[in-house]
Amino acid sequence: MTSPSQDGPSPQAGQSPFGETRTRVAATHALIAPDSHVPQPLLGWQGGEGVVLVSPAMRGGGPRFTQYLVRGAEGCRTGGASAGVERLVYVLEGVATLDGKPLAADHFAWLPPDEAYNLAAPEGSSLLVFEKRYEPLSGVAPPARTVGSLADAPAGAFLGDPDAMLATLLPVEPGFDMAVNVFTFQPGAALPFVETHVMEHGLYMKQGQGVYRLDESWYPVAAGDAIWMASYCPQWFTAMGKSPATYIYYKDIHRDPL
Ligand code: UGY
Ligand code: MN
Repeated sequence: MTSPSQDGPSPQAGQSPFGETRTRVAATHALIAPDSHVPQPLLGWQGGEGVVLVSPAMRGGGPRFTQYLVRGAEGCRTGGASAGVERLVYVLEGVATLDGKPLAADHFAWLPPDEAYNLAAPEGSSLLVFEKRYEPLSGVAPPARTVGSLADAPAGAFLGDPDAMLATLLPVEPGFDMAVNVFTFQPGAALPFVETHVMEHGLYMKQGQGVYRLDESWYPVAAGDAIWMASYCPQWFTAMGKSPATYIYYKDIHRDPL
């Protein structure tokens, strides 16, 4: 058996030996493929690490929110987000606990700003987190903590297409200034037109594959990919392959863009 030092460094499974990646960070959008992840300690979390997929640190300071993955580990926990910041935590794998109660895969918790809690992500769990500075709305109280599951979320055919099912995790109420939805497309189904809108998106491909149009580029995308779409970034998706494609996505809603 030859030692690695004799052979030189070799790429990990799924990585190109020629410095190629599907990752691209552009002015109006970004695609972050798993082969370019660099785990790091996360601010406000103890005992674990994660990957910040989308943040205002991106090109042009574009995103107005943060999207990151947490890899669970022994002792990995958080007591809350930074002051004034709301969180949506979606369990991708394993079982997390929120104040001692289990939060299993495909369950989520929306946590209001400035609320203390004990959220633990043990070994074997992984979390998708969206964070945003909560924007209060005059005369409307911030919502209370909201816990639920994908299975119990209201879902319906998107613009009448039963092959494109949209589940909305959070109540559509003005108190919420973010929405997090789960879209499932049967193979061959697509967004019916190229959307262009003021809301920005953060997206995580949960399963399957397809092609995402972002601005003037078309990208092959697959499970594990993350996407940022700036306000007004033209966007379109079609699912490919033999199994459904599902993505979880964030958007900002219910606030004056002025
Ligand atoms: O809610 C949305 O804007 C959604 N239809 N966009 C998307 O899937 N890119
Ligand atoms: Mn959209």
